[in-house]
Amino acid sequence: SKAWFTERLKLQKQMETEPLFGEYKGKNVLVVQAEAFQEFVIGQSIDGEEITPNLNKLIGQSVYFPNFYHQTAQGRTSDADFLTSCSMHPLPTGSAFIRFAGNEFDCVPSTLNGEGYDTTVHHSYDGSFWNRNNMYHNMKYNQFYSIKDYTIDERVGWSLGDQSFFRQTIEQLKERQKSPFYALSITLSSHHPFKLPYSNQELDVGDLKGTIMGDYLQATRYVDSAVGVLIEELKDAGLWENTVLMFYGDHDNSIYDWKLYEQFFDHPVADIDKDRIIRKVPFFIHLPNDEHAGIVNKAVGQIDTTPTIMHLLGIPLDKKYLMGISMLSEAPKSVVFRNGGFTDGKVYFVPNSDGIAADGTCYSVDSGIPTDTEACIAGAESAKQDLKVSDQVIENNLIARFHKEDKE
Ligand code: GP9
Repeated sequence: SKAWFTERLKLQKQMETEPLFGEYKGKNVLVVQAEAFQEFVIGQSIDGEEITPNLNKLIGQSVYFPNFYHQTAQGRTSDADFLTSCSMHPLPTGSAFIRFAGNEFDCVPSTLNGEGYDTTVHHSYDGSFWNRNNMYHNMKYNQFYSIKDYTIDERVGWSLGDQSFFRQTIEQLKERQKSPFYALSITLSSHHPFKLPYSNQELDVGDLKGTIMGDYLQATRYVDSAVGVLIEELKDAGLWENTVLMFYGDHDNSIYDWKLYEQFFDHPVADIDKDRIIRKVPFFIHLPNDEHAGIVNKAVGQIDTTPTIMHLLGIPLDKKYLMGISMLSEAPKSVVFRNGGFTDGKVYFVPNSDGIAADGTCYSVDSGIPTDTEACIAGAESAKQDLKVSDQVIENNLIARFHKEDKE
């Protein structure tokens, strides 16, 4: 497995020679992980009204990745956190947060603590959910702000509404008076089954009213309004121009009724998109002064988030055991899904449910139609290998061993 990481490092190191490397050294980083927030709502309107006006506006001011995929499995929100913060694949069963919280990983907070950052994580729910108390302690966050640190002055869904959650999170960051900071804030209001209080339903969803899709659209609009609040709060606090803001969705919305999507899009959904729509979540990087804004169409995934942060902050990845590659790097990469599927932006492989590599459908991304299976064989084999390496490393706590060897 260590040999696998040596090879990966060669690709990861390419970023060190690329223009954005270290351009945001020493800046604050605020990462928003949004509950069940999918890409398909971005840029869409219903009854003539934009569903996500704030995020649509943010696209023009950010580096935006419309082909960013979630790679989560049974561990859902905790898998998204593990993928993005620790750059490892989720487990085939269960959650790494629960099963291996005592292991060593090279997650963002442990690396940034060593670079003079104050590292915090914010989520207004019970701290024991997904074993976060233990895992966050092990990831070396300086502080975990959980439900007990928030005033429930707005109730939406499972807990505090995201609008108040963001206001209070910015307050917490201000009170710490530490800079630079790295903060991860995990939203919750758009959790399944997406039922919002009547007063928070801002859209007219027409015929979708009373369906779970209608409720989902209302929930995504609510989150979008919360992002609007967050941006205002950052500006008021004088943080907007010295903070890198990232926003991504954690996993899909668990709506698999294609009739509802067809009703929403008002056209049939192609087979390739039945997999893609479920896996795509948006990824935004807002850089100070709207720098480098533009749309990057390459296929990237959650596992690439930590290397991307390190790219911007100029932190080399030597002796760090991460599986992703910076999204901002030109180094070639593909996105591997837990079921053995993958995409490199040219082909998109959906394995049969038995998960036998190369036994599945190989789509051409451009045409959206199945192509020669040959075109996916090498990628499917490599995906299988990546998942095997990740499982071995996690199940045997190998990063602890690698660190020890590196010190000898
Ligand atoms: C709860 C939240 C939900 O704290 O993170 O997790 P999920 O049910 O979406 O995995």
